[in-house]
Amino acid sequence: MGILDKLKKTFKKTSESILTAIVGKKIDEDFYQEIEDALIRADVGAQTSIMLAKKLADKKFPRDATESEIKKFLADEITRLLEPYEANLFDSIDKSTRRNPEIILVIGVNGNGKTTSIAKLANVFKKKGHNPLMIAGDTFRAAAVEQLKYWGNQLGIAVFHGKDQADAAGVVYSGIEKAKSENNDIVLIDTAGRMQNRDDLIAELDKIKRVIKKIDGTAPHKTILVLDGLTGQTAHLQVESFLNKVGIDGLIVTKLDSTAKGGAVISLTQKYKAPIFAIGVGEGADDLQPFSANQYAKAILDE
Ligand SMILES: Nc1nc2c(ncn2[C@@H]2O[C@H](COP(=O)(O)OP(=O)(O)O)[C@@H](O)[C@H]2O)c(=O)[nH]1
Ligand SMILES: [Mg+2]
Repeated sequence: MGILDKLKKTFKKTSESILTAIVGKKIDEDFYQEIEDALIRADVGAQTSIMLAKKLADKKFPRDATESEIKKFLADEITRLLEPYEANLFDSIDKSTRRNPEIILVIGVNGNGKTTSIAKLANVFKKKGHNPLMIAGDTFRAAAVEQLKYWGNQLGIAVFHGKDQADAAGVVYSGIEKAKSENNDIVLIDTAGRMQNRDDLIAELDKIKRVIKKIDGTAPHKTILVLDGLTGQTAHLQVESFLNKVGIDGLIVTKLDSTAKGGAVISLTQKYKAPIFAIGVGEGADDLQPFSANQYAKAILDE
């Protein structure tokens, strides 16, 4: 199965939901309103949905236009909206220009898929010939360290962790030192996502960033916020909070395989101008896709 077909399967619930407004429908005044509603239901975002429906109306399709013409028009428009936010993380770490090591900090609320996404990313990098190290910086729960160790074993990827309840920043510092001495060219840092209150979490992330900078003033080279695609408006609030308080370079949106709201990527990029590094399309090690504006647009419309 090609990548597009896989993505179409991933976004089946979303495309089915959007297509109820298109397939077998007469092109009359209600048509555009129904498309707008369907896009909003798919989490495309109100403003963008209204704009897309208007563009479609302005195009003045003849009454006998086919559904594939409509789908193609929308897919092209959505592609144009998303293209500025394609961020090629998988190939960006070129061996010739690589840092020593490339330091990637992964943050986000618990349950969003941070640890799983780190394992998936490390897996991609390993397959591309890199030698990644995963650092268990979520020292809040023993289970988080165990989860990363499990993935390390499964995938044959090195994991650095500290003692139980160790100071996260200390673990990160030692982990990066170890990566340097063992020639790991990419370091992926897992972090905790739940603290007694948000200030604690931000303070811990600040401290982690400070120790990273002690080793390499240009790092972290990428700070990735992991969002759960199922959480709709909550995901938006999380971007606002982390964007302002910690700073992020881009997003990974997970769990797009189990939702009819696969339009989330559109609303998030349009609102926060945040690049998409990758999308999570399942629980397995290979279920992380680079983000392609065109393929995503085609997939959510089954075009
Ligand atoms: N269906 C699906 N499940 C995912 C995806 N990414 C993560 N998960 C699941 O979400 C749950 C939480 O993930 P985890 O990595 O532990 O989140 P963390 O607390 O942010 O580290 C786990 O059960 C994962 O298997 C995804 O892309 N699709
Ligand atoms: Mg975790």
